[in-house]
Amino acid sequence: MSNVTVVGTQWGDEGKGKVIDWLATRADIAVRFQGGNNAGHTIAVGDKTYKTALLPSGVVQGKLSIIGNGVVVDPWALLDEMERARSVGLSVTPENLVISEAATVVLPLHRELDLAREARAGDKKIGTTGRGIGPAYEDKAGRRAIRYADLADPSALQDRVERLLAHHNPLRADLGLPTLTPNEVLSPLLEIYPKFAAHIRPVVWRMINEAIASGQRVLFEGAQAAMLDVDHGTYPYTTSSNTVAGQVSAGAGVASTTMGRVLGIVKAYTTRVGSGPFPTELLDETGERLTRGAAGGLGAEYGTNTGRKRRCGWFDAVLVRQAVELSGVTGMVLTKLDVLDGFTTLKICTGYLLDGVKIDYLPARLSDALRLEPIYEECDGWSENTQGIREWDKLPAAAQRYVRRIEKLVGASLYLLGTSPQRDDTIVLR
Ligand code: 2SA
Ligand code: MG
Repeated sequence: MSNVTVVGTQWGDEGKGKVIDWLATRADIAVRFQGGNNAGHTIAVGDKTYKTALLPSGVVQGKLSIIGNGVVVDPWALLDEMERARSVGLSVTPENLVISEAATVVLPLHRELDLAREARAGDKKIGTTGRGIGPAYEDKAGRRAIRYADLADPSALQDRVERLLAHHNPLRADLGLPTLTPNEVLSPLLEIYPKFAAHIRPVVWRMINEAIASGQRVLFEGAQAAMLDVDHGTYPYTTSSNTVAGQVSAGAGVASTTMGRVLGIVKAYTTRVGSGPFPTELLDETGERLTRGAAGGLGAEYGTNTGRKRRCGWFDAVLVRQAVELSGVTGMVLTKLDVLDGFTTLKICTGYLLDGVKIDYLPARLSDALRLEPIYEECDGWSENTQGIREWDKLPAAAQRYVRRIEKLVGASLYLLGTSPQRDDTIVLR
């Protein structure tokens, strides 16, 4: 296996965690290159489940795990996750968990700002994860963020914090949040710094490049998904980072030619948490049935870390095709097929009507994206239980036809098919 990049192709929660975990067993290094603890992977291994948000899944496999410069890292969330990992017996050391010194620090003031803005926005809220991700990326782009490198130099840090507060205090006052003194920001940070200081390293990008040059295999783990990308997603109902595969290069500091095979994770239907356009959303009993999931509740659509209920709808081939094109997806991993067991008929969206005119892309203008009418084709469903099937030939013929139709419509061929949350319930096609 060469390097592999994993990205979501819809609005997240496609089951990246399971695939990443499966691939991590075959990689030497796992790297995160964007996002923060707004990601959430549930990994089921045997009868245990393990949840990650910030740590690369390589941690579960005891592989070298790297948090790249493109990630925004809440140090308290980081410590909490390191502790949880240790409490289930995983080893987390400065040798196997490395944080780029150029990564951005997420502070409590980011989370407070995120939550206060959402509360003020009322029904116009974005539906963020409330983890301060947007405000942290804003400060990064505004060149006033604190980076992990800054923590080692308290006097320079004092300066950085003053600059930061010159921006934040007026915003806080406006939202009814108490203003902060530099010391209120600095002292809790400096207090916990020693607990993760040994994990922070310089020139992490070179470390990755040298590993690649010596033949090690790297797994680049994307978080969120193409339709949440700040450039290509359903803006402004997006996250604040680039989530397409090209971000590997900027967010880890490697040539784009090293990202290797790009696997797009695709759920066999569509879900979204938070607000924003969702052309194939089902607000009826069918949608409820998808939310409840397969028999036994295995596909239940509730967020990993925030517990939020997901909106559900039919498979949208238009947006997945767009994601395949944007990330240069070379192979598709289709997940949660078993959730569709027992439907008589399934629908696939193959285009949209915008004011009566047929289009084959998700438009950038919000008001357009909100009033699209999906054009559907119907497929036969299957009554058999596909959960846990590990061979393609054992799948019902109608399920095979559904998968083949998706491949054709989105323009990517199937690489893996997941038939349950268990790591080993995976059909490998090539
Ligand atoms: P944010 O917090 O600023 O990134 O939120 C902005 C939008 O991005 C969406 N978003 C997500 N959607 C699905 N899953 C996400 N991650 C976790 C997961 C979250 C969870 O994979 O399970 O546990 O619920 C994720 N992260 C961000 C968010 O809903 C907003 O629409
Ligand atoms: Mg998820």
